[in-house]
Amino acid sequence: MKSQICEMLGIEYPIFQGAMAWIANASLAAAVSEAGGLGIIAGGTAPVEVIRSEVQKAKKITTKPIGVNIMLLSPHADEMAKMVCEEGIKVVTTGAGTPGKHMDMWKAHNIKVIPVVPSVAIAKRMVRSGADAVIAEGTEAGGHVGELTTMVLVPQIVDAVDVPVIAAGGIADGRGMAAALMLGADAVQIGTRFLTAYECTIHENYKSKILKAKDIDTVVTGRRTGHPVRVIKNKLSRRFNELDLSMAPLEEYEKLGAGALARAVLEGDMDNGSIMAGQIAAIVDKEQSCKEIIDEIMTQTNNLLSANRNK
Ligand code: TUI
Repeated sequence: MKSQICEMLGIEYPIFQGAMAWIANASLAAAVSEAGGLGIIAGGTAPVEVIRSEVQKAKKITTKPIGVNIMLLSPHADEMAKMVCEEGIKVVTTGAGTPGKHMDMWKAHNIKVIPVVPSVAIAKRMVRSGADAVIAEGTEAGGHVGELTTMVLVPQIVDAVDVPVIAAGGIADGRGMAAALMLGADAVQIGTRFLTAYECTIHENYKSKILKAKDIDTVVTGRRTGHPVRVIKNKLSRRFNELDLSMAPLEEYEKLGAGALARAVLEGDMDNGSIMAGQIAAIVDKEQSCKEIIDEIMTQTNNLLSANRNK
């Protein structure tokens, strides 16, 4: 299966690996790219030199294209925007904001720019400012999310813009990928399924939470802050809910959230850590290599699509 995105980026399969902050490092991204997808190193809120070093490590593991995600709420976003140019990165995805001010510099370096968007209006604005494609991310996704579901968002963005659309949120197998392609997406972005990949270096406790998760085990916290985040329910998410109910000042959310993702990812603290994951965690039930994951998803997708064609 070749899509426009595969041609544009020089990748084999139309599968992006979700850029999970603190998680999507050189080990994960290089393994996904080696397997024919697009591995993406997440900038998150890390200092630029930490991410530069991950980029350099990834380049030693694979010669295939690797992307970098710039989380625009990060205090280091501007430096990160320059770093990708210096390191010869050819595809940048962005999250949690509008990357307009970096667009000219990226274009001058032949970088393809693919923002994550949560609505039709934001998708149109990104395309007007020069986006080469957009990632339409539904609220099923883990981490910082918008309001609309993937099912509703993807076809509307496909109709509204004339660039390829990558569907994200709630996709973890060939059924989800085939459905997204039927909605008009050109490719998919998958995060949660890669959390249990052998090459994903998160704490074993985090992996075990994903493997055990059931359908209703995630919750969106912090809607009042304007930056709602989907996580696996735990003591921390209940404390966020209490802040909502008590109408606590917004600084209380910041205090509670500071360092919480790192506590889950690095220390395996499943009580006070932020266990970001998508709703589809419930169907992730095994540990595999990135190559096994991608091969399995592509086989399932191709089987479903060819069964559909033969009807
Ligand atoms: O960015 C994500 N997911 C994330 S980022 C993250 S780390 C974090 N740190 C501090 C606060 C919050 C999160 C964990 N997960 N996904 C992409 C995404 N982008 N989701 C929603 C958006 C988005 C929202 C508004 C993109 C553009 C946008 O534009 C608003 C505007 O008007 O500029």
